[in-house]
Amino acid sequence: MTRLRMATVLAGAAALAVAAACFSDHAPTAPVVNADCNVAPGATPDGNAVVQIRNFAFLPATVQVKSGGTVTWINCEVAGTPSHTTHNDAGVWSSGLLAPGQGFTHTFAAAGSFPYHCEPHPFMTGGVTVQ
Ligand SMILES: [Cu+2]
Repeated sequence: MTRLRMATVLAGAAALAVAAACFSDHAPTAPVVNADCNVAPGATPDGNAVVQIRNFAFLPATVQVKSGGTVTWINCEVAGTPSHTTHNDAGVWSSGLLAPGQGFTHTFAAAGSFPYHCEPHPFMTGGVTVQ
């Protein structure tokens, strides 16, 4: 599921890169690394959430999802920025290093409060609340 999601995300980024090439007048100043970086981060109507990683911070820092919902973290830093991780403080999940453009999805089966941080940059912290 995570692997499938990542493949979808990467395919979307590739499609976007092609689209951007066709409309170079509107090209962003920084290269778009992932299509999910173009949408507003946060909770989605279906009870899931998207967290973007930008400028060495999680945006938004806290999200709320339904029990059984997912949170997808996307590294939206520009190419060349050091990789980040999303790592639960209690070890419930750990993404491994995410280069710019890469994402990671975790499914939250039960209610609770889940603080997390970036392993290479411990000052980067966030939280997921599951209802
Ligand atoms: Cu980091």
